[in-house]
Amino acid sequence: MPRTLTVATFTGFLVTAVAVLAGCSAQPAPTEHVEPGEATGAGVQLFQLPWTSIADECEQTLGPAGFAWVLTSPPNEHIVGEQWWTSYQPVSHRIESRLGTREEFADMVARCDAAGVEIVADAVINHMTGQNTAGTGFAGTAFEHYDYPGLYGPGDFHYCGLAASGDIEDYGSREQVQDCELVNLADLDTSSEAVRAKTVGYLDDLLSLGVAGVRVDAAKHMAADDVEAIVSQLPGGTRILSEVIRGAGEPVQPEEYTGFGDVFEFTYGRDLAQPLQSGVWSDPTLRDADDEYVRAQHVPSDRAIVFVDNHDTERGEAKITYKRGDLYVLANVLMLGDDYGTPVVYSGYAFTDRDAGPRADEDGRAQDASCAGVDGPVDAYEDGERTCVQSWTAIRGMLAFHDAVGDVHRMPGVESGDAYGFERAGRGVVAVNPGEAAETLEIPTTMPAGDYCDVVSGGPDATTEDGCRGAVFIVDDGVATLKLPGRTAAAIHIDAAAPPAS
Ligand code: LAG
Ligand code: CA
Repeated sequence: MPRTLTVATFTGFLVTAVAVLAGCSAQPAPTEHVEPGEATGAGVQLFQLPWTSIADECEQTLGPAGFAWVLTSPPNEHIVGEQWWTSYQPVSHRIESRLGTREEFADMVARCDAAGVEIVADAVINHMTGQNTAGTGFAGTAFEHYDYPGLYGPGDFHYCGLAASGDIEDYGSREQVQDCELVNLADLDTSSEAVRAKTVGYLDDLLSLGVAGVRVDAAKHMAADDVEAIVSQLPGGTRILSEVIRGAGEPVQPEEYTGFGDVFEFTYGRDLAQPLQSGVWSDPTLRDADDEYVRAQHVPSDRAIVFVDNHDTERGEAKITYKRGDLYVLANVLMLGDDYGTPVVYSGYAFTDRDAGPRADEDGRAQDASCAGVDGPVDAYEDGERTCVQSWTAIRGMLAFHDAVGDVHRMPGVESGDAYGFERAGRGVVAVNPGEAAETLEIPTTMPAGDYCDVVSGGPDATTEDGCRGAVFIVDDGVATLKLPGRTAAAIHIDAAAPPAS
């Protein structure tokens, strides 16, 4: 059925328009409305890390540090190849991939759960493979571009017929974005009940193995009504994290996907990086008359998943990645110190070739990797070396800060030179200095007067019986004084007072 949509810039209109259009395709309205998951703590995306290694990470580092959840790479059978992105070309719904077997996946979920860490799996449900020739998947399943025996056949795909290539060529067209092919990937007809049922079956299978929820890969490329029709069939409380890359002026906007779950807010990382590079803080312009933050073009805080970078942006638009070690720490400190959204720290591996996959054995399985002993960024990584961001002292320290401050508001910021800092109402103070020159910030705070241990340099256990492991900062007379050498950050919180001098 042809769908036409006149240009509209008003999101409310678009939501209505989509509902009307979906109604035209005679899909029953979803009866049960999925409640977005409870607000959770910070997560970490462990890109292309095998299940056995994630289980070890949960026990050794993530649980103790207070990470609430892990976002994994896709667990489904995929095409064979060395590139990381083979993971995004599903061949079947079997949980058997270069990252591990079904048994290993289930064991990871159980071990992480026992360590207090939930698993969110990356679910590739918009499309299947993009190869024009027939092949055999990682677990041995034979397939063709539009034929996946026992799962999907030629009748289960959109063939948009809008451009000769069949690909999405115009992101200004809702119909192209959702019904045409994303880089030649066979686009599932997610309006079809048969396709939806198979997808629900796959997601239910993941849930039966204990996952807390899923990242919906390429959600923007599926009508929000189609995604809702699928996820509304899952048990209540299932976490849904929709990936909808915000593009200015595009018809499909993240706000359409907030009714049934959380959404990755791509604008956040873009806004965060900008002043770190320029040293120009635009804080005052972000506040309204009531002194509340105005985050233009951000989804509501309780629906937002925020990140400094992810596996796509570190290979694309992101300017501050592990390749800029010091600034990367500062960006993560700001994100974990902020009061907006649910943060997810990113941890991958070093690369020069954007396609390069994780280090692998001869049979194509990704190799186990340990982050033991890694406490910060290194100056020069070897290709394939894991960045281990979750183990960095500053990151673990900021996880403690994030837990200690809870959901109290971020107060107006203070600048000095390139440096910038702010209070989290009565519970903590955080500051960054992206410039070369040392700066001293005097930040108003209602924290009790006293000495506090810096958790950025001292980590989560910054306070010891004898003093602080890292820097010490003073709060006196309603002001926290933070002296910051160039390219450093600092954070103090209410639960990390320095011990009384003996
Ligand atoms: C995503 N979110 O919407 C993933 O986060 C992103 O990593 C995926 O792209 C994309 N959508 C599809 O799931 C990745 C790579 C692409 C790769 C694609 C399929 O960034 O480069 O395309 O996965 O594996 C590759 C080639 C293309 C080719 C295509 C089909 O780069 O040139 O047309 O495969 O063979
Ligand atoms: Ca689609």
